[in-house]
Amino acid sequence: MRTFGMRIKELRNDMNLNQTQLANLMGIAQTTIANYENDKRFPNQETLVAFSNIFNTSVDYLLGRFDSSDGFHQKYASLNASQKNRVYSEIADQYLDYLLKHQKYKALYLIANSLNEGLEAKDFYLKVFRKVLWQVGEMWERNEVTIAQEHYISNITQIALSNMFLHFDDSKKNHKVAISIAVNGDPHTLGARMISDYFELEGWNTYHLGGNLPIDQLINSIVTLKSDLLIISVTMPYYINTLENTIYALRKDKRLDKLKIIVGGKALDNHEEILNTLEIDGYGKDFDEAIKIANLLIQ
Ligand code: B12
Repeated sequence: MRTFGMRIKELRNDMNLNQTQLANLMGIAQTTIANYENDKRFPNQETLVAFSNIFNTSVDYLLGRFDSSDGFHQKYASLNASQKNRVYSEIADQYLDYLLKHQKYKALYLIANSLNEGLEAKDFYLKVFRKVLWQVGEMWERNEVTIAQEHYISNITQIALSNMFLHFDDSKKNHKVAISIAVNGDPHTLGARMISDYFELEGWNTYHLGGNLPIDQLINSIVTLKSDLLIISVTMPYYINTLENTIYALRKDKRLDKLKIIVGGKALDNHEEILNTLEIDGYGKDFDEAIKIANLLIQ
C-alpha cells in the first residue's frame, strides 16, 4: 500500500512541480513538504483539504482509504488519463493487499464493484492483473511470498478473470478467429488466457485452450474452428525447444497453409536470434502489440 508521502510526491511529479513550487502554492515551507513526502510528518485537516484541492483528488485517495464502495468511482468519467491510471493503480494495490491477507471475497468484489461502477474491463488486464502478477513474481524473488501464496493468488485471479467475461460486449464481434495456448509443459497459462480475453474484447472470436494440449488436438481444433490465428505464449526458457517442435509440426500440415502464428512471453523477450529461426508471422511484447500485429496479418 502506498503511503501518504508517496502519494503526495507522485501527485506533485504529475503536475511537474518541485517541492518549493508546491510549498509556495500551499503557503508552507519546502522542508514541510519534504517531511510529508518522507512520511516524517502528517498534515492537519486544513492542509489535507488544501492538498486535495491543489491535486484535484479526494482526501480518501490521499489517505489511501480507497474502497470501490465509497463512491470514489462516480467521478471516474470526469478524470484525466493520469488520474484514471491512479485509480487502477489503487485497485491493483488493494487487490494484492487483500490476496496477501487471503481475503478472496474482498478481492473479487473489489474488481466486480469497480466494473459495475463503469471502469473499463480492458484496462484491468494490464493495469491490475498483469501489474499484480508481476509484482508477485518480484516478491517471490525477494522471498516475500511463498510458492503457495503465488499459487493462491494466481488461482483467485483465474476466478476474477472468469468474472470479467460478464462485462464484455459481444455485440461488436468481427469474423476473425484466434486460438491461444501456452506451450506444452509450461505451467504459465495465465498470459495466454489474458491475451485471449484481450482479443475477445477487440471483437475477435477466441478459444483459449490452455496448456498441455496434444499436438493432434491442437491441429484438429485449428481446422474445425477455422482459426485464422494461433497465439502461443512461452514463459520458461526451457520450453523453447517444445515451441520449435510445435511450430515445425504445424507448418508441416498442409491444411494449415493459411494459419498465422504469433508468439510471445517472457522466455522470448530479448531473444531475437531464436525468433529469426522460427517459422512465425509475428512476435510481440504485450497485448496491444499482439493486437496490432494480428490486425495487420488478418484483415
Ligand atoms: C503466476 C505465476 C506462476 C503460476 C502460473 C499459474 C498459471 N496458471 O499461469 C505457477 C504458480 C504455476 C508458477 C510456477 C512456476 N514459476 Co512462475 N510465475 C508466475 C508469475 C507470478 C506471473 C505470471 C503471469 O501470469 N504474468 C502475467 C502475464 C500477463 O504476464 P506475462 O506472462 O509476462 O505476459 C506478458 C508478456 O510476456 C506478453 N506475452 C505473453 N504471452 C504472449 C503471447 C504473444 C503471442 C504475445 C504477442 C505476447 C505475449 O504479453 C503479456 C502482457 O504484457 C510470474 C512473474 C512474472 N513476472 O510474470 C512468475 C514467473 C514467470 N515464474 C517463475 C518461476 C521460476 C516459476 C517456477 C519455476 C517456480 C515457482 N515460482 O513456482 C514454477 C514453474 C515450474 C515449471 N514446471 O516450469 C519465474 C520465471 C523466471 C524465468 N524466466 O526463468 C517468474 C518470472 C517469477 C520470477 N520473478 O522469478 N508461476
